[in-house]
Amino acid sequence: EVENIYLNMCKEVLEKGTVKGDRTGTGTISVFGYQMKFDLSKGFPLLTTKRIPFRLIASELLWFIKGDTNIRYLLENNNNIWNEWAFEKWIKSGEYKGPDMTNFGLRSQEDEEFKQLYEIEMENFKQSVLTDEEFAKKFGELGNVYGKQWREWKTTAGETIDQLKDVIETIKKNPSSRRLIVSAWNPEDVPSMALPPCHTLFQFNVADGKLSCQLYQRSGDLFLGVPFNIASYALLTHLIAHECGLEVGEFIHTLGDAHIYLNHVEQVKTQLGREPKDFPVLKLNEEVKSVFDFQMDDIEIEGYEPHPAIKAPVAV
Ligand code: DHF
Ligand code: TMP
Repeated sequence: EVENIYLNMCKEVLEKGTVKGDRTGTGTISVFGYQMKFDLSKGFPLLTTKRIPFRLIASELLWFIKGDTNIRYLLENNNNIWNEWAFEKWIKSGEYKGPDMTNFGLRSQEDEEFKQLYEIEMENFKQSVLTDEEFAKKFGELGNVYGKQWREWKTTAGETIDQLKDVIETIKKNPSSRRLIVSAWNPEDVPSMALPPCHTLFQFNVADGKLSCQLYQRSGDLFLGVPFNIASYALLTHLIAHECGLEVGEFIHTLGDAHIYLNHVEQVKTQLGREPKDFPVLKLNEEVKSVFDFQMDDIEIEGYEPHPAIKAPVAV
């Protein structure tokens, strides 16, 4: 089973990793440097040893492709995966007047009473972003994150570069190019981002009529983020191959700091005890030609019959 590539990585990190403190105060077991290769012609790499909400992955990717960096679009699509990082900017702003939310991520895991307060504040925050345009502009914004760098990288000359559009054009015109790169890592912008990009840089390669993609991810939360990242880049590769009239080749996932949070270890062990099933198949609406025109309804997954979801707290 192809999924063993992922499960083996988790096993190796648990067995050979180093215990390492981290920014969030949670603690991790970590290995530096790991590579997985997924043959995309063998099915769509959406993990089956726990249920992964594909809808959230697709709407996040369409949000990047739009060049959007405001969580409003995600909320409109019932996608809550970026809320904590926008919320953090909100509570640190001078305009937030509610109860003290310092260190809300860790505190809501330890203190039931605080958790209730936090959930109320988060709900208010979401409602404000959804209903109040001015508020959303100011506090729904994550900064110059992925969408901005992919579509509107600012140059010193005051112009912008559409890296995604350019790379697609080059794949069509000059498929043998070895310069098919999109970088989200913009050193000048890193300080202003809610979270410096984890998926930092990706490169395409065309050979034998097949499009492959390699991602360099500087930091990978193996239990929560990485399963999303695998499916997201697999989907992006499919969308671009679709537009360029190519078959899909491999998705190569290269990780820098590959870690399991200490409060995810039990969940990972549960997952490792499960038997992988067949990967599902991705169906794209044939009518849509351009990567930039895809909507949620144009993207579907077929034959996905995973094991049940496994819950885990996200480290903020
Ligand atoms: N921070 C950390 N510490 N880990 C991350 O994986 C992460 N990912 C981010 C932003 N910051 C992060 C963006 N991507 C979830 C998955 C991906 C993601 C953020 C969150 C997540 O919580 N997934 C849950 C289900 C969430 C839901 O159903 O709403 C899961 O069980 O997969
Ligand atoms: P860091 O900025 O201190 O590395 O923390 C970012 C955390 O988020 C880290 O655990 C990796 C995780 N992450 C992913 O694994 N995938 C993602 O797509 C994102 C945005 C974050």
